[in-house]
Amino acid sequence: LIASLEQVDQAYIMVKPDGVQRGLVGEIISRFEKKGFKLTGLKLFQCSKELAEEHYKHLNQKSFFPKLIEYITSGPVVSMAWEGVGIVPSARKLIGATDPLQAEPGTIRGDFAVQTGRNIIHGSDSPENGEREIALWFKEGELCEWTPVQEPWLR
Ligand code: FUP
Repeated sequence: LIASLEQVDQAYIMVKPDGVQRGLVGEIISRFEKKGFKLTGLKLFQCSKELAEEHYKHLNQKSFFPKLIEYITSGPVVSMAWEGVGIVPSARKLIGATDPLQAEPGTIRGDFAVQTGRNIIHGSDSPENGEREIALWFKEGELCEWTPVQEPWLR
C-alpha cells in the first residue's frame, strides 16, 4: 500500500428531517461515496431539543433559532461521520451554499432544495468542528475505524 501524504480529516454530515422525508438519503450517501470519502459512522436518529440546541449553539441569538430547532427536531435525521483528505471544504462544495437558491446546480442543495430553512443537509465548517460534532452526535462504540480492502488511492 502507498501511504497517503495528506492529512485525513473528519466531517459530521447530517441529512436533515426534510431530506429523510423526501427520500434523499441514498442519493446523498452516494455522492460522498463516489467522491471517494470513507464512511465511519451512520445512524437514523430522532434528536432531542437539547442536542439540537447544543449543535447550533453558535446561532442561539439569531431570530431564526427557534424555527431551526423546531425543524431539526421535527423528524429523524441521518447522522454520518465521514473521513478523508480535505473532507471539510470538499463536503461544503458538494453540499453547496446555505441558501439553496444561491447553491450551484450539481451541488446537493442546488439540485434538491429551495429554502434556507429547509436545506436538507448539514456539513461541518472546520475540521475542529467536524471532530466536535462527531463527538456530540455519536456515542462511544458507534463509530467504526476500517481499512478499505482495495488499494486506497483516494485516501
Ligand atoms: P451551513 O453551514 O451552510 O449549514 O449554514 P449556517 O451554519 O450558517 O446555518 C445553519 C442553519 O441555520 C442552516 F442550515 C439553516 C439555518 N439558517 C436559517 O434558517 N436562516 C438563516 O438566515 C441562516 C441559517
